[in-house]
Amino acid sequence: MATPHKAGFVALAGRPNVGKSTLMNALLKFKLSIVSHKPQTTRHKILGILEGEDFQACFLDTPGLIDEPSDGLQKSLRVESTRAIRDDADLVVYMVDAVEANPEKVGNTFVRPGTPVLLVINKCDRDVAETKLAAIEKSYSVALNPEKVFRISALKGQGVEELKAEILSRLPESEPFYDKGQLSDRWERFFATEIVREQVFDLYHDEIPHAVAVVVETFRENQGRPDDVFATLYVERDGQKGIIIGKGGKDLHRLTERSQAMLEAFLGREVNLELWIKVRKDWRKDPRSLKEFGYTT
Ligand SMILES: Nc1nc2c(ncn2[C@@H]2O[C@H](COP(=O)(O)OP(=O)(O)OP(=O)(O)O)[C@@H](O)[C@H]2O)c(=O)[nH]1
Ligand SMILES: [Mg+2]
Repeated sequence: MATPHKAGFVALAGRPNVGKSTLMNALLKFKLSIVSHKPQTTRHKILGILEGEDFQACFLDTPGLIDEPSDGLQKSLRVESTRAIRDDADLVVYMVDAVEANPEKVGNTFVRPGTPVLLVINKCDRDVAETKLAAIEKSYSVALNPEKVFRISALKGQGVEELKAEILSRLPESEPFYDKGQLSDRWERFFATEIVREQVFDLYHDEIPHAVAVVVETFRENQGRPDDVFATLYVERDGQKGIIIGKGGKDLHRLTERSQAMLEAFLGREVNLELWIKVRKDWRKDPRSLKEFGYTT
């Protein structure tokens, strides 16, 4: 008899910057989710599908959990995360940063009682005392009652295959949720905005990356010449616009060049990317703008 098909939703959860997106990409062996060294990079729940003949693991990368959201955007991130963790997940992979975690402040994990949890201590490639790892493991085990604990490095791939095997073994019996061969439920337009945002996180500092929203206005496939992708970057103030553009436009030029190269690598075809900068005052606090820019409100 054929083995029954297994499928389920696996939420990758945890505080900002612990390596959730890095782990999703490592599990998929494909760079789907953007990554940066600054916290609050991911702003949406992002589905990444890993499948085989008889299984379909639907990973949900989530925005990092913040204790006290301070504006509409942060509230939106929290809604996205908690929905994935509480409502969608058959299994939660709860990630903790081996270096940054404070074992005395676990905070609200939003895991629904009854949902199985795998506790993952990430960044174990870094130099961390065994006593610290043990303390993290202890306090998070009290809070989450995990089925198993893993010590991994998502960045170096250490322990990722073992974790993947454990996740797959725990998928419930189910028909596939998505067509076989599908990698995500979002389209090229969405990933184009993310790729530009990733470059913004990489090239600019302080508040700038957090104050930028990207909206793709045009995504046109052309016969015989590069696709046209025209996007607007919204910032919150005039000063930020000046910083993004830079002296004589050189910083915007560099941003456009780099984003275009990354987008071309992602799409596997040539692109003509144009970026415009507009000011939408305090958009992160404005429900209408948040909605217009594609954030959950
Ligand atoms: N040393 C080390 N760094 C890592 C590891 N995993 C992720 N990082 C780094 O940690 C930073 C944050 O990684 P992300 O994957 O963006 O983290 P995230 O949890 O998705 O962050 P948010 O989307 O902001 O919540 C990046 O600079 C990664 O390169 C790891 O295993 N070891
Ligand atoms: Mg992320």
